[in-house]
Amino acid sequence: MKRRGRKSGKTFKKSSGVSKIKYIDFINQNYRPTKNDLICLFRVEPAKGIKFEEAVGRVASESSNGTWTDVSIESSLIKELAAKAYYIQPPWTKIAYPHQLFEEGNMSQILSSIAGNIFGMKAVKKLRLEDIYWPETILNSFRGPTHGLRGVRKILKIYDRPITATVPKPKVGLTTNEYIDVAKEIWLGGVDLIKDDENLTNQSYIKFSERVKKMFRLRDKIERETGERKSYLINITAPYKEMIRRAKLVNDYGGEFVMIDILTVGWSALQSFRDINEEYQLAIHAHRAFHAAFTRDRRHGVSMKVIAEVARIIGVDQIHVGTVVGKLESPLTDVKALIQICRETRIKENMKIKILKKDWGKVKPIFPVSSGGIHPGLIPKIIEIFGNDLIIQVGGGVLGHPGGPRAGAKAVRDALEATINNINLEEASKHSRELREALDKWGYKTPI
Ligand code: CAP
Ligand code: MG
Repeated sequence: MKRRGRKSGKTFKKSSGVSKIKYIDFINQNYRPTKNDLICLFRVEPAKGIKFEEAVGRVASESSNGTWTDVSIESSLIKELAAKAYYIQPPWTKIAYPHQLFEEGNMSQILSSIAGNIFGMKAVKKLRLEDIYWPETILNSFRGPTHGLRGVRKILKIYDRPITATVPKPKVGLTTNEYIDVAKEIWLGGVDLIKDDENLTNQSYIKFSERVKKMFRLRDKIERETGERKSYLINITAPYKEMIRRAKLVNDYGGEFVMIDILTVGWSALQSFRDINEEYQLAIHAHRAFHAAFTRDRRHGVSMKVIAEVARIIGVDQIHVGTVVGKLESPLTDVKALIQICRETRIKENMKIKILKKDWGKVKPIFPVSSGGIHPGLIPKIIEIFGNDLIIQVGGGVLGHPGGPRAGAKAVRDALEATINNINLEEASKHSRELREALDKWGYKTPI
């Protein structure tokens, strides 16, 4: 008996029985992924009474095209589109997804599939999406970074050292004029970029339209005075249409960067902004506020590796990746993997650090940003971990300097210059009072 599909007039073939697809059918250890499959590495902790394979089968089913029961509708594509769990090494499994399961160019849909319902399934006690291999077909359906790491260096004309940034602190509370005064001191002290804090946007005491105008006028003046390129990572985080309005203002005042809190604005807003940005060509600084809500538990949630990969694919130019030695948790293995994800074009699979193969193709490398509790005494350690291609953000470590923000900025620059010239900071501090004062205050300690 054929039932007419209401809308399309298409008739569904009512199967003789019911579709026999069961969870366990989503496991196939003989399957060899094709180069067009998207592959996810999951860490799976089954619920009590559920076998590992059963839990894996449910994850593969629920994240592709299965559900909890047999269904009486059979489509010819059902087997072709089913995910295949082909690597089973408890607690780890690799699941291959045919790329046709996804809508190219639609990151929200991709994540709704592979990072959606599965985290709430009763069959798993804990589930973590650790890493993803992205096939070329998917990668090429997104715009990728506007400028990338090399393009940002070109904007700032800084080629031979890490780039420095400072967030004027307190985070919020400065009026526009107070903010301008602090920014002037920081730029004159030698820091390259001023960065808004993640929760500074358009509060009543520091309106965006006034701040953008005054900051870029000041920037132009400081550039003339110092002969150094300076810029400003202004935070345009807001409802989407308002982000566009603010980006236009940045463009009108000659700004080259915008900062977006990519997780609190959401992937669709970021992707839409990246589309519009073809017109403005602004470099996107990605703040990751909110990430630790689901990246921190190594047994449940989504890793920062996945967040950084999604951000690079959509097209940010720089993204926060942690410090190892700063105030926020960021283990060395994570930071090393994130540095690779930002800067490399090809990455080999390394199950020791739980990273899958990457072949970024045309997707430009982006700048890793190290920030969070950094002060001059920590700069050598940061450079040892990151090397040269990095943006170092020092907020409290500049604004907390006993000599004030300009001295704090100079202490950061002096520590940086000494480090890249292999001079130890004690030696360098003999010729820099500002660096000496910073070391006397904070030493080489990791803040808690
Ligand atoms: C750092 C910061 C950044 C954090 C974000 C803050 O200020 O401005 O938002 O670095 O964390 O508000 O804490 P300090 P992450 O330099 O004063 O610590 O970089 O890990 O995403
Ligand atoms: Mg901040």
